[in-house]
Amino acid sequence: MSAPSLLPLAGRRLPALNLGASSFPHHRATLRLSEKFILLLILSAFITLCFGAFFFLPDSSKHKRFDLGLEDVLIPHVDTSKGGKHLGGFLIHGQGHDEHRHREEEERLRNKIRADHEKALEEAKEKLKKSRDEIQAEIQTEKNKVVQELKKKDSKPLPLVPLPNLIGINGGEPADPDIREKRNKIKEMMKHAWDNYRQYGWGHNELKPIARKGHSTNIFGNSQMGATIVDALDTLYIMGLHDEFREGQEWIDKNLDFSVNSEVSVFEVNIRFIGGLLAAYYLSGQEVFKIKAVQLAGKLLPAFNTPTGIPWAMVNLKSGVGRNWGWASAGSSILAEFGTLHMEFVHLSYLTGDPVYYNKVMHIRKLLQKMDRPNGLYPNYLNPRTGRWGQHHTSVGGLGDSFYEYLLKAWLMSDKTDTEARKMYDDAIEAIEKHLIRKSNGGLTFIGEWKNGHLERKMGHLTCFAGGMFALGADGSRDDKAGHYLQLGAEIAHTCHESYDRTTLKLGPEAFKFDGGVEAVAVRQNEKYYILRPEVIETYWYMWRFTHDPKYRQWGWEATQAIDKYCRVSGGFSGVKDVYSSSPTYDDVQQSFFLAETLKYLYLLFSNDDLLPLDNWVFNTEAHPLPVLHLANTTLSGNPAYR
Ligand code: DMJ
Repeated sequence: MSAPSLLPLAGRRLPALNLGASSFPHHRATLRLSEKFILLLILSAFITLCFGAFFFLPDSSKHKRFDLGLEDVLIPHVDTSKGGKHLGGFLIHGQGHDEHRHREEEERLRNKIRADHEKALEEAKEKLKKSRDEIQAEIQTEKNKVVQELKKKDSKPLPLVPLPNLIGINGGEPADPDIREKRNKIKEMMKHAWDNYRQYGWGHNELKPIARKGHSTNIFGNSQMGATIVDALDTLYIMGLHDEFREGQEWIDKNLDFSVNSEVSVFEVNIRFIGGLLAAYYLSGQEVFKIKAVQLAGKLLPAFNTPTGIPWAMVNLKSGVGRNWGWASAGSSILAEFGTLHMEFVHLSYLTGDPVYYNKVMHIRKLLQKMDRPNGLYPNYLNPRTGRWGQHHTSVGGLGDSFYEYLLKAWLMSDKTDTEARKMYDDAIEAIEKHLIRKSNGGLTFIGEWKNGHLERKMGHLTCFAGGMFALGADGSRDDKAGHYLQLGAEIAHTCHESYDRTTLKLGPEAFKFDGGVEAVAVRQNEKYYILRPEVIETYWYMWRFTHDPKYRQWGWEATQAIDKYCRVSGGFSGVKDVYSSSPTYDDVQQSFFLAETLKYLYLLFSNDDLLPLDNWVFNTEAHPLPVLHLANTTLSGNPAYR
């Protein structure tokens, strides 16, 4: 036993002693003495035990050393030129000579153990002479040393990797003065959102624009991780808001710390933080973003320690303990959560040269490929312990959405070499079209939800992203159905525009129905809110890029004006509780995705196509652009060692 291992013992017991001392002051000295005595007694008993063990236990090393497989590391190498035979790091000599050497070696070890124990005993005696404060100070010093060591390990330099082709990270200024003016208006809205967050919510995850203070939700855990800063960085960058970008960078450099006892959503942290940091790194080339992304990714890895390798929904960043949402069917993980890691994790392997991230997401893919799918559809729930589906609910909106998106984007970001992902996407979309997509009586195409063998004729705001996805996946589709998918994208965009247009505020509700004479309208009160979501505008932007039909800019401008009119308050932007009410009430939350996605897609809609061209960039589900990796195969990392 070495002296430092005594310290925690002393540290743990002293407070108990103090409690006794304050209640019964006259017993203080007596308790201290008996405490020391007990400690010394334990120590000497332990030393006696060690001696006994050394002399009387059989020499297991003779039998076991060769089984360890680590002998080259554990046993010092001996020079074989001196007449011995080297066998796995162990030296075999003639019998008599060997016995003599063996006795000498035992004697040497015995002496060493004796000396070590005497030293430990002396150190322990010394420790016990010290005051409580001195002992605590020593404990603190030891702790600091360990933290420093861990930090050193964390800041190991990452390998140099060739940066992919970073085309179109600036500019995109439209020639048309009207479009330019609209673009400037959107930039001004970004500045308003950022400045208020800067003033009232700095370092918090989000902003309460009416209460003018920080805000957070359980997806970010209980610590201030500056979600809005990380989420907004790349939008600031492409808008040319460089001072703001630098402020954000400085905060991240000095304050963003992941060694916190906080339970976060693996999915949200991945799409907002890792995606945001990686995009900021690629755009600006600032190493700090890459380093932070890699540190954070390391903290998410324990979430994959489940019997199946399907990650938990939540993980504690400090302890690594994971669990699932209490509301999820039968303890399941969520398809849109564990299925939305691929893009970021492949980039992490590319940038670090460490295949661990890639292997995690490919393992998920392989497992999904092996599973039966009811009607070819992927249910939203999968139990990470049993590897079985939970309830047979399928959705292209909440709980399912970005899983499909990432199949397509895995293919695109691999420079279209990951054909396995493309096939999974094509198969899934065919099943979705067959079972979930319908036309309403009024001729609106909608995507419903499958619930236990029944189609619910309701579409979520979240589902509206699918219009853009169909358009993005049109090129390269099976049986050359590009025209069909572009048309499908246009129909979804139209339906989602109707869901905005049929409200009082011209902002879309959270969910809308196509049932009982109702078309694209929310029926339930708790589905009438708009929380600054981006999906409809995202679809307008993709449709604009692929068709240049001016109606998409027109629709985007309608949404911009409605947001500015009804969601803008002096302290930022807020969601509204009822889009059908002419006097809306605010929810008092400025979501981080408003800066990451909604304003970015609007800005791109009024920019030229050479800003972040889609041949070179793939946007993650939080609108963070990641470059296409022009590699022959996604398994290859940027590190030449893995080529
Ligand atoms: C964003 O965080 C992402 O787009 C995610 O995929 C789902 N929706 C929110 C915004 O609505």
